[in-house]
Parts: sequence; structure tokens; C-alpha cells
Amino acid sequence: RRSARDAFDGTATTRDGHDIDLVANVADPAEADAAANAGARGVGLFRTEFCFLGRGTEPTVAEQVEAYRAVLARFSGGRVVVRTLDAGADKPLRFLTPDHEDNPALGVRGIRTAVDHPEVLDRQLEAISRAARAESTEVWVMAPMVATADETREFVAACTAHGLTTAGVMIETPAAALQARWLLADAAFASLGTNDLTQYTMAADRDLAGVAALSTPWQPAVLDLVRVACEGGAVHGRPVGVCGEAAADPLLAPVLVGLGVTSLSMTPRALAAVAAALRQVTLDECRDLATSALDKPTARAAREVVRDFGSGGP
Ligand code: PYR
Repeated sequence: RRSARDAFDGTATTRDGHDIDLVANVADPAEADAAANAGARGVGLFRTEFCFLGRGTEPTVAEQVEAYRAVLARFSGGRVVVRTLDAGADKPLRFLTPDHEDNPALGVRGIRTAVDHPEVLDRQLEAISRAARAESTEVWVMAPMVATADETREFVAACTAHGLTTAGVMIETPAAALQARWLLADAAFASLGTNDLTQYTMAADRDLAGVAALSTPWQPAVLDLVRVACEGGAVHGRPVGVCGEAAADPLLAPVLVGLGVTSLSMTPRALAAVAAALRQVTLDECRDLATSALDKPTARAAREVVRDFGSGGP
């Protein structure tokens, strides 16, 4: 019998044989190496900030191409989901984001920077497109911090103009989750950033100790938004993944699958444990877990009902 300690072989299936796409979050070529060594065959969140942060000027397209190729090259034959630059809030950039905002988490961050600086997004998409053509890796592109169908349509159009035909959105705002059926009419896929989705749903700063008790993806309000987002994707037959920390919780992963999530992207060291957890449940059991968790009034009760499942509990 296999255990969580066994090496991850790149695939994950439920006990009744449903495949779940289990992939890695990476932020630079070194992490891409670690992910590949951990058995990951693909990347569900490639954060491109490493190429931009800590610099006074925008990297050139050629510099970006080289940086992206270094990550794509590790996943030849696999798929890498590239997230466009997520600057702003806790990641300010002199050449892109406003100097001072009273509420930076609610300010010009993620895709919102493209309103005043469409040329930065345009050059990044050009670099991603060139990197994709140079490597034999399937490249999907997604925008961070999307809140509206308009932003989605404009992003998809910008990607298409660069020959990037699989363009999606991150769902990190309650607005995007609630509107998923509209966003996914244009977007080819969505990926739930559960850290920010939790922050914005609970109105609780994800890095503030004083509100940490609120900041858990087990909050039934967060799980309900995951459900709505997945239903919005299902309307169009689009995949909806999770790339926030929730995906790395072996207890929560089956719940997410039961809510309709089709891929889980996480820190490479969590892959084996999450794959092991999924092997122990059927898809119907995942759905039962999701229904039970959604039916609870508190995060603690939701977690407890899932934890007690299969151990003689309710
Ligand atoms: C989030 O969970 O908010 C990410 O950006 C991954």
C-alpha cells in the first residue's frame, strides 16, 4: 500500500479512477527544478514577478524570453500556466504601480496596472509568446486580480493578438467568483487564488496576525464561492483549478475536487501527500464531503466534519 511518503509520479487519481491534474507552483528556474525533481509534470502557477521585482526598470523582451524559457524548458511535453505580472499591493514596482495608495490591496495591482500601462503587458505577452514558440511546452496564460468580464475580454484579446490562444483568469475576488459564468464565456480556464480570495471574501488582511482566525479557506463563505466559480466554469465546459495554499492541504483537496475543481497546483513538497489523500476517496465521496462542509456555519465545523469522515464520525 502506498503512503504519502512515496514519491509523486506526476499523476493523481481518486479511488474510483478519476484523474485530477496535480501540478506545481513555481516562481523561478530553481523552483522549476525542484518541482520537476518532485515529480511534477506541469505547472499550474508560474509567477513571473522574479523577472521584474527589485529592478528600477522593466526587463527587456529578450531578458524576459530567456527567463521564461528557463522555466518552460523543465516541462517539455507538459503544460505551464504562466501568470502575467502581479505587481502592486505588497509587490510595488517603480515603473508600474502608484507611489502611494491608502489601501494597496484594493488598489492598482495585477491586471489593473494594464489600464495605465498596456505596453508593459503587451511586451510581457510578446516575451511569453516567443518563449512558448521556442520550447515544446504547452503554454497557458492567465491574468491576476481580475474582477470583471470586461477585464477578461480585454486580456483574452491581448493574448490572442500575440498568438497565445489559451488565455484564462485568476479568480481571487468575490466578484470574479460570482461572475465566473460570464468570465468563462471568454476565458479558456480559471484558477482560484484561494489566499487572496479568502482575504477579499473575509475582508481580512492575509498577512495580519490579528485577523488570522478569519483567514482560512475552510470558511464556508469561501468554499461557497469556489462552488459558484466551478459551476460558472462547468456552464462552458472550462477547467477551473486552485493554485492557492488550499490546494496543498490534504484534508481540503478532496473537498475542492467535490466542489468541481479540476486541477490543484501547489508547492512541490505537498504533491505526494495530496495525491495520497485523493487515492483514498471516490469522486462521490468528494462531493459528499463538499456538501457536508458547505452545510456548516463555521470554518472549524467544516474542517471537523471532513476530518472525521471515514473515522467513524458523522
Ligand atoms: C493566491 O492564492 O492568492 C495566489 O495568488 C496564489
